[in-house]
Amino acid sequence: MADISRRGWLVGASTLGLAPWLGGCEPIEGGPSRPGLYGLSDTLTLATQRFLLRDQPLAREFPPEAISKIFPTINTTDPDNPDYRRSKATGFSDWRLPVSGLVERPTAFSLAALKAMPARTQVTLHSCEQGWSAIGGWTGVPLSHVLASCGLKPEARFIVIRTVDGWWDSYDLFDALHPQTILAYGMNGGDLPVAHGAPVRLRVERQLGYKSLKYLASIEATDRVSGIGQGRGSMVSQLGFSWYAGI
Ligand SMILES: Nc1nc2c(c(=O)[nH]1)N[C@H]1C(S)=C(S)[C@@H](COP(=O)(O)O)O[C@H]1N2
Ligand SMILES: [Mo]
Repeated sequence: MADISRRGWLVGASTLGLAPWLGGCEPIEGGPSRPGLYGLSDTLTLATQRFLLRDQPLAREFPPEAISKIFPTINTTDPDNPDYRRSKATGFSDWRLPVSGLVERPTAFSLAALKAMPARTQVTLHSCEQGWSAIGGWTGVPLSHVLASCGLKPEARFIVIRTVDGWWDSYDLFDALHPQTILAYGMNGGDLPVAHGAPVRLRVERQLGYKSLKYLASIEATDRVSGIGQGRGSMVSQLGFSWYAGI
């Protein structure tokens, strides 16, 4: 049984370009580098979680009554980037989110364009590595829909997301195309507040809070992240946090 499901899993994984990560004998090429023992445990955590989660891929969702009365805000809560300030003053009417890289049709989406796409609302538990958690309701368009509408090329393996306050991160296609990975413009039934990342933030529900970037500035599809930053896949992994932050 283990054999069959493992084979099924590997077929699925190779479709998403993950096989080199899971096969165990091939070097990780093009992916974030994970040097030393720490890197090995990171890779094993990724592979183990993906295996354990194969039959229950969705993060738990809660009823609206479970939404926390207070959802903390942390780190950047009002970016001082001048372009952001100007855009905020217009109610983000001039805001654009460029999607570029390995896509057939690079597109810059307005907030109205994202809101016109199919929406998903999910009430989920957010866990911050700094020791707190809270339940929030998020509304937005699945990232998979946005990428599909731009024509994601088959060579794409990572989605790199940059923000207005200098945070950036990357996601493999397993997470980027996951149904609960959304570009959220709404929180708890209203517009996404500035302190929580307006006009649009990412929600990646099966990873720690730091992977859910706020204040999105651009999205790029790539086949590797080794040429970006120090090649470790994210700003926080350059600081020593793990790139894969599965919970
Ligand atoms: N651009 C950006 N994204 C970010 C952060 C940030 O400071 N800037 N903080 C991260 C961390 S560590 C957490 S826990 C959540 C916090 O989101 P919140 O302020 O809405 O609670 O956003 C994440 N995304
Ligand atoms: Mo966090």
